[in-house]
Order: sequence, then C-alpha cells, then structure tokens
Amino acid sequence: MPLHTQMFIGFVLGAVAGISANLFAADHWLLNGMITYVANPVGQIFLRLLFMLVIPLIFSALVLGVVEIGDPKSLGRIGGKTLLYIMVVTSCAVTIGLLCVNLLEPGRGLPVEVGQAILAGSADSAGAIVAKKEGFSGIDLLLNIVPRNPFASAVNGDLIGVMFFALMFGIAAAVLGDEKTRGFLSAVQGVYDICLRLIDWIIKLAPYAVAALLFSITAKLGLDVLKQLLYFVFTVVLALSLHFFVVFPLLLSLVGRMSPITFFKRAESAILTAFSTSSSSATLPTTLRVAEEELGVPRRVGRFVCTLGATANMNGTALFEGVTVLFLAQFFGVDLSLTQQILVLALCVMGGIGAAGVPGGSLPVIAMILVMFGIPPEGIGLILGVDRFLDMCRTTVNVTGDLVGAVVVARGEPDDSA
Ligand code: DAS
Repeated sequence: MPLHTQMFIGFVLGAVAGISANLFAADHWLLNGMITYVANPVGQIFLRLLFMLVIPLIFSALVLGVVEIGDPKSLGRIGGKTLLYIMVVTSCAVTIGLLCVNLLEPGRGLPVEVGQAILAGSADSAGAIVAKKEGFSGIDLLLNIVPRNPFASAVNGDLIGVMFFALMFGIAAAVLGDEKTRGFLSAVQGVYDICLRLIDWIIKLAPYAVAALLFSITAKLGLDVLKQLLYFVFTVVLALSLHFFVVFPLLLSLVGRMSPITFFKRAESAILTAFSTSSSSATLPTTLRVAEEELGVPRRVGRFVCTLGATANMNGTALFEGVTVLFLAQFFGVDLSLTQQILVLALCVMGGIGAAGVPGGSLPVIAMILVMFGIPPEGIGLILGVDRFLDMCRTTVNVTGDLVGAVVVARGEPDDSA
C-alpha cells in the first residue's frame, strides 16, 4: 500500500479515535494515560528522528547544491540568470504564501489558553532560539545569519547559521575546483545519500506517528481542529494557485516572450506527471524532454536549468514551508513579528534549495524552523495527515517552475543548432 495512503489511514484512525475520546471520555484518567504514555512518546520519537537529520541533510544538500551551480566566476551567463531566477521566484512564492496565511489566518480559532497549554507542554518548543531573543530586530536578523561558531549553531539548532556556513563552504569548494575538493565532496555526497536513505526509513514510520499525533491533538481539541486543517489546505492550495496562474504567466509573457496558454498546453505531460508522482526527480526525464522538444529550449539551457531546478528550485515546497510554519504559529498562539517572518521567509527560500525531492523531504526543515521559533513541532502530525494531496500540488508547482525557468533563462540565448 502506498505510503501516503497509509498516512491518510493513520490520519483518519487517529482523528476518529481522538474525537470519540474527546466526546465521550474527555479528561478520563485512561484517556490521559493513553495520551501521556503511548501517543505522545510515539509522536515525539518520530519528530526527534526528523530533527536528528536536519543538520547533516541541510549542510550536505546546500554544499552540493552550490557546487552543482558551479564556480561563480565560471558560472557564466546561464548560471547567473538561473541563480537569479531561483532566488527571485522562490522568494516571490514564499511571500505569496506568507501574505495568504496572514490574511486568511487559518490557524486562528483555538482558544489562546488551550494553544498556550499545548505550547507549555511541548517538549521541544522550549528549545526556541529566535522567539526568546529579547528585542529581536532587523540588525539581530542580519547578525544572526553569520554564525560565530557553526558547530555551536548546529548544536543549538540555529538553522540559518548552519545554512550560511554551508553556502560559504559550497562557494569556496566550487571556486577551488574539483581537483582539490573531490575527496571532500564525495564524502558530502555520501552524507547526503545516507540522509536520504534515513529519511526513507523514518518516513515509513509516519503513518503510526500521524495516528499518534492526531489522536493526541483531537482528543484534546475535538472536531474543530479538523475544520482548521481544511482551512489550512485551502490556504496552501490558494497560494500555490496564485503563484501558478499569476506569477508563472507574468514571467512567461514579460520575460520569456511565450504565450502562457501555449506554454501550459505544451508542458501538460510534465505537469500531469509531477501531479501524479509527487516527485520532481521522477518527473525529470519528462521535464527535460518537454523543455527541449515541446518548448524549444536549447538543450544546454534546458539540461542545466531543469536538472539544477529539480533539487534547488522548489517554489511549491518553499511556499508550503512558509504557510505551514505560520499556520502552526497561529494555531498554538505564537505571534511572530514582521522581522521574524522575514527570517522565516529566508529560511524557507534556503529550505526550498536544501529540501530533498523525495516524499517528506521538506519535513526535517519544517520541524527545525518550528523549534527555532518556539512553535510545538507536534503540529506536524496535523499536516502529515493531508500531506499526500498537498505534496502533489506543490510538486506540480516545483516542476512547472523549472520549465518556466528554462524558458526565461533561454531568452536571448543562441539556439543549440546555431
Ligand atoms: N515531493 C517533493 C518534490 O519532489 C516536494 C516536497 O516534498 O515538498 O518536489
């Protein structure tokens, strides 16, 4: 049975059991015992397994991603245009997501004292780094990006410091060139591959974790929480749709000089493959064929942009991470200032580069961002239950964004046959 189906079944079973318990046995000693000694430990183990991977995954993914882009000097026009496209369009995607979640407020509704009670009881929200900074201002935001000690950042779960260090390491490795760094990079590649294999094993536990986390939350909060979850799904799909049907057509018309209607017709096979597989990597062969044969993108442009994009240009994923973090902040009554939301944006843009193009690849990054801002990561259990449908949607945006990038970057480039 496909993993997402198992996760959905876990979601339904956990929710039904939790809502029933809430209706018929609220505050019963047996229910409280079930939550404390069974459901919570199962959920916590799953979350900690995700936390365990964040630092090695983010460090190796970013170093390899930067090295794959290449030496800034020899990056060339195509590389420079691609990098600019990735940073600008991913930032735009996350901004749309943050605007939607701030305007619609899908997480609001839980009585504040209930959210605070869960917050207080959450084992990991105590590890908040950003939330506890007194007078966290724009200057702090800037200074926080550069770590005094990258190992201390890793130990403290300061993700932005680790990301900055990984970026600098990757740029230096790219500049040094293959000769001097081959050994190091193959070790980093090994770390990345091992992390992917561990994610693959850990995510198999997700159905059980979803059932446990959903049971805990719905047993405490009842049916209302599911209404908020549907509102969350609506917010994510709305934000993805705005990016898909507004930003991409504008880029195609104004920069790519291609009719959006023509683009969507010719890119149909890649878009449908992405939606059905939920995997940018699995869709890549189709993406490359569509870029070259259907959209007329020169091969060297299409290969570079689409291959790099499949791992580093994940607009849908970055948008989803931003909406999820703010939804759970609202849900648990954690208010994030504008400065903190700008940091969330930066983390999600980097998270879109560092996320692995595999099912659940974005979960470790989301879990760490939640802890950084003092938001109970238990909320991930809520999200996991509807992850299947949302993963299909965000992967579609990821792959379409790669093809739009290929058309935009190809603008002004000589054709291969020239
Ligand atoms: N499924 C991922 C991809 O392949 C997206 C994600 O997990 O966010 O693009």
